[in-house]
Amino acid sequence: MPRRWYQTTPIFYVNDRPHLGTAYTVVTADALARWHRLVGDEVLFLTGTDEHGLKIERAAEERQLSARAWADQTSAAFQAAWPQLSISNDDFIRTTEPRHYRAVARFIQAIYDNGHIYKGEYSGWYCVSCEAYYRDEELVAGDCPVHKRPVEWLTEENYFFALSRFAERLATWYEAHPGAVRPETRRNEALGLLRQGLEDISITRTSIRWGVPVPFDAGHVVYVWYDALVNYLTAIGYGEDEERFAAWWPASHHLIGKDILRFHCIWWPAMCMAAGIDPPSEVLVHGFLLVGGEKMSKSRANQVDPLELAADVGVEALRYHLLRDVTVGADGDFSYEALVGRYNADLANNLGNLMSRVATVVASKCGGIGPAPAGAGSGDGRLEQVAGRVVEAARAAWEASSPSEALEATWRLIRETNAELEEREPWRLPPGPEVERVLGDALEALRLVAILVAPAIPATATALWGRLGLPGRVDEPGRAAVDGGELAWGGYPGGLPVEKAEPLFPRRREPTVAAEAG
Ligand code: ME8
Repeated sequence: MPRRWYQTTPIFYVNDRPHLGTAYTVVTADALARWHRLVGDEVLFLTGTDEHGLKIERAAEERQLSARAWADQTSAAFQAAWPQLSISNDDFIRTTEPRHYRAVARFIQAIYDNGHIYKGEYSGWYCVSCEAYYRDEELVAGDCPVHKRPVEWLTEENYFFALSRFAERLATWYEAHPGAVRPETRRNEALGLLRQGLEDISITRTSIRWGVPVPFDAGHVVYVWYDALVNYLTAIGYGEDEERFAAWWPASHHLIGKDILRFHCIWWPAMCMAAGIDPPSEVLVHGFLLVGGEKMSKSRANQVDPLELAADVGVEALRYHLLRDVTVGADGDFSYEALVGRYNADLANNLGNLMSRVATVVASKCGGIGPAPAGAGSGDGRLEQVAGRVVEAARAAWEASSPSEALEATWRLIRETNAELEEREPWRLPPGPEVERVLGDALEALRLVAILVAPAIPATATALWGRLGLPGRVDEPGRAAVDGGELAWGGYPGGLPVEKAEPLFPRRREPTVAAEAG
């Protein structure tokens, strides 16, 4: 039985357009989804847009548009953006779709029927940007702690979810599931929130109309966060297609930013328990991408447009930089100089040069036909040994959802292969068995590299595969499977035409787009 891997991203608010911060989340989720396809897992990769709530209603009003028209426009911008960053999502969910309205109504009704929703009155400081209430002590100089903008005092009669009842069950559940929130630092943060104690949360609104109607009280709409989280269930047929739902839940791997940890690590598992389903398998929490030390966001007007950046440096370079230079879990600082530095060092110099060099020598010494590697265990074995260690480390890192480590490991093989060529200097040797052995090993290393980089830089992997003359798709499902996969040394068959072509990554000199520092 193949493993099932249900990869999700947060669904993005449509008050904003895709920016580099949101692109970072989606690219990371995409790389993880691609890795899992590559090892032969059955993958479902979901992203989408979160379209209800006061923030959207107001953004639409400012533009004299209906909330629906505004949501349509902005959701379309997200749907158009992701293919341009080679995102391989299988589904795109909008919370305004009928399938989602049906799922939310069923889900909330189940919780109501189980006795975990009651009616009451709520007052508090509300941040419209977060769509969340804050307690006095959480405010920073009277402002929202995330957006550093004024909050509003709101009072509403509404329904409450009895979150406080779930504190103990959540604690027990987290104890039994150490991998449920990763990395460890974020797990500790979630446990810290739990220790601070849980308050019941208000989950319906009468003050706004732009939301999913509450099935048991027509005057109310569901609070946007309570509706949004359910998207993860909607997409797999919750309440409608039991077989599909049972296949994918709880095989869910939610990738989120650290700003929405409370919702995903406290509210969401409790909501699932209240509705009588399992909590999600894993929440993987990443940090922020900062510009000049500040979170990138519309409210701060320090956004970098990922599509402009991709048009400038190339999608592959952008994806590589985001995945290689930001460690999942920690914050990362975006700078154009660092991106170009990484491009030149890793893509142009190391990987691009290796491919060009090998193709050039295969052309001049072997008539353009790649020789086979020395064969598992039969060569002098140096590159073979390096490759063995690298494959193991990269596999472990991908399995641990750590693209930066996986790429770091992969580049060790690239550097060692370059070093080997420099030492042996096949271009100085006469055609013959020695040249063939050196080139065969280099081609084999490149074959492994092509597979290992496929989740991160899919177009580059495809280009390498093609230049090596290898048949089929580099990202064939199962190509990196533990059993029967092709990550063992010696898979390059030899006798294939090796293509000598333009450099994969021409060196870049001048930065031409500067990140606007907030
Ligand atoms: O919170 N660095 O949507 P949202 C890294 N609709 N990631 C960033 C980022 C940055 N500077 N800025 C945004 C919502 N993100 C809700 C989610 S889910 C059921 C509902 C990413 O549009 C990060 O993943 O504000 C963050 O969690 C997400 O965008 C929030 O996007």
